[in-house]
Amino acid sequence: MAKLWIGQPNYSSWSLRGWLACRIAGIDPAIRWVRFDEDDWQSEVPSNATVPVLELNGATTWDSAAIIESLADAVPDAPFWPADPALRAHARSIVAEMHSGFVALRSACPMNIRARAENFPLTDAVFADIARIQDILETALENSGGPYLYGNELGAADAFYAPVLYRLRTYAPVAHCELADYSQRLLAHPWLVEWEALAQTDPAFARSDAALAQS
Ligand SMILES: N[C@@H](CCC(=O)N[C@@H](CS)C(=O)NCC(=O)O)C(=O)O
Repeated sequence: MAKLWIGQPNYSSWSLRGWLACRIAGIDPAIRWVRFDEDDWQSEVPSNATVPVLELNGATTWDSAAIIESLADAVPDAPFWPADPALRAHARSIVAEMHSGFVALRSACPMNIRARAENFPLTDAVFADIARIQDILETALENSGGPYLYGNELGAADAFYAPVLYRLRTYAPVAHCELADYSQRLLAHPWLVEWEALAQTDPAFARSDAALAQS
């Protein structure tokens, strides 16, 4: 029995990671959508005030990186990590780097899947984050041979960087173009198409969409 608490699909990048992790594990949890524009949404979420949260076989996990570990324990054959030790070390490192880093990009460019911000002003710190992201993704694809970051199947690193591709598409289209092959492939995956369709109909925070459109 699995249950997943996640937030609004247009905005909640960590929720997308948790939801993709369930897909990679082949688990179809009952979904409890929370809405960030409702005052009491945190009271509905077990263990913590953030989403995603996964309840699986009676255990609660409340962080996207930890959710991957809980799912990998529950479904050992799930392709979260490549088998090759060098690729595995690289994959774990870039997932951890995303989880703890890229603060400039994350704060300046919140995920907003359906928005397009032409000429959005980006600081040097954001450009530095973007350059680092391009470098680690290109290295992963070169070393594995693709088509996904570490081979034939979508894994933990793809789940962690999918929201980053959405951010680049919205705020930094030139940088996004440089990752175009991988981005088109990943964002055209049926799971991402499904998520993006949900994002397109997510009604909340319409005012922040409008503000972005004017930037
Ligand atoms: N480290 C957490 C971060 C989770 C997180 O910040 N989630 C956001 C939604 S994308 C949230 O719940 N924000 C609500 C809040 O901070 O009040 C993870 O990896 O899951």
